[in-house]
Amino acid sequence: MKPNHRAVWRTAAVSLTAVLYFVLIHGCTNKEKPGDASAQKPNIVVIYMDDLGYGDVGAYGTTVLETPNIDALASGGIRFTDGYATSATCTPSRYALLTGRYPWRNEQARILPGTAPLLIDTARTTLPKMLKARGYHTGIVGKWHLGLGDGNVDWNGHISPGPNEVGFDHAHIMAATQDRVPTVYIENGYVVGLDPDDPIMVDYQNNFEGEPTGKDNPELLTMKWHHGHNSSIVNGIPRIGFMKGGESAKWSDIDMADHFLAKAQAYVKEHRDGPFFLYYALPQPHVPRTPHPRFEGATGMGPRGDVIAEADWVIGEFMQTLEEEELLENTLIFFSSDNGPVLNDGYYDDAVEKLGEHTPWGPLRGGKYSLFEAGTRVPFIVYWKGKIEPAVSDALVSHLDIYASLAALVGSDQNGPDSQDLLDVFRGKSGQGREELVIEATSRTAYRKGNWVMIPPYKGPTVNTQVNIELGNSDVYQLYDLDADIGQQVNLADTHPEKLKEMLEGYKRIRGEQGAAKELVLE
Ligand code: NG6
Ligand code: CA
Repeated sequence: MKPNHRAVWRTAAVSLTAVLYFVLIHGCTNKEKPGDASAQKPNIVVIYMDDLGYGDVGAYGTTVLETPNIDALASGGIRFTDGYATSATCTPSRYALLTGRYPWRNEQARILPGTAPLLIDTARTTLPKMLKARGYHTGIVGKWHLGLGDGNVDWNGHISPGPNEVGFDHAHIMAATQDRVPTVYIENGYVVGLDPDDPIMVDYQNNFEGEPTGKDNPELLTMKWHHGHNSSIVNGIPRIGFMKGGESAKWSDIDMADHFLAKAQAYVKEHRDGPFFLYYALPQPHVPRTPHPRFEGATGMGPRGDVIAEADWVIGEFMQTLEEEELLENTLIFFSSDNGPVLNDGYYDDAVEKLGEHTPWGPLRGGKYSLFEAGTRVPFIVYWKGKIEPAVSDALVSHLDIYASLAALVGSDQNGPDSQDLLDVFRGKSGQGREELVIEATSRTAYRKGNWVMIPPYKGPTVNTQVNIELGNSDVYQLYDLDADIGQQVNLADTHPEKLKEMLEGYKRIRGEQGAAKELVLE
């Protein structure tokens, strides 16, 4: 043993001398050295899904759907069990992600029509602006849904303000959702592929004369609407809102996943010398679910399952591009979803009929639109090859915190008002997440502190019968111990008055007496 020991130490001493010598000769060029600015500025990618549920991913427990590429991120990174979107719908969640500000602080932060003005005040600091100020090139590819222009957009001219005015150097987006007009891609303020002789007109109130609609022309439909979604027809699919013209610019729904993937890959390649920030907002599995034919039938679960399989493939391709460009070790990746799952969100697409054993909400109660856990608790993964030790974390984290944590990473003193620096938690160096969090669902709010959740009384239906989701409304206070009861089955408000009082106080402290009073007093 002894000679061996000596040999090992001799080798170590020689190596150490070599390293010291190298550092002396080459100075501080080593990228790993603390204090070296380049070590603090990895590329950053946020992969953001649309309506992907807590239970829709293999890494979060489904054995029915296969998501090998998302699972690889989870098993190679930190998988958060208690990661939250700020809202149970899209616009407010995206607003909070980009501003680090609770969406309920902005009354307009609700699901927006395709003609809504830009929701983010251009004077406000944002995540992309903060990174831009630290030398990043910033890009968005995919779903925007945060409003465009000033409320009176000419879709045939320069559409502004938009992503470019809130911090993105490059933007290749859809304006709102796949089910809302205008059904065109917009790049840096201009509709892509527009023929000036066939101008686009969009209206959310009135149809354009002579244009068919889902309501009046069922014979033209390839996908039938269940509720809403009965206005203009594009590619056989009835949408929300009316649109005329722009024929050459209309997107192909079945090619959308490939289209955004190609744009995201091109962005990475173009900015490979970095640092870059890419917000890659995938449209899956939001309605209308339109998998490319090569994914049709991939899961036996109908289009909802198939577009999740498609999205997983897309993510695998995207990761491969990072690898081929030799960027994986220098790219910090967040993966999450804007809100929880929904099956029937307005089209007949077999999501309910072909669900089988799959539970998109996992062990949680509720879904999209709900104040119960499945509305906002979502898959949440942080991956950085070689820099983050794989682990599962039950720290409480929110999309809100990405802003402050990245500011800390890149050495910025900018911050979103409700964002917390959880950089060490995201890198797996600490298990201490947030202490408390307000969650939101269609303008109602609830409060989580520690393992407890308090939902104040709300009027209104307990179930949205169109989508068949429990909303969390009740005429009494609800208090749940998530440690013992993750499915929120046992309301402890009556038996734990002290806890309820403590929760109410914490809630009011964040929400303000006035904001809280809106819900706390039942008329
Ligand atoms: C709802 C739509 C739903 C979906 C949602 C937005 C109807 C009846 N329902 O109003 O289909 O588009 O808005 O989803 O129109 S989100 O993920 O962008 O928030
Ligand atoms: Ca969504």
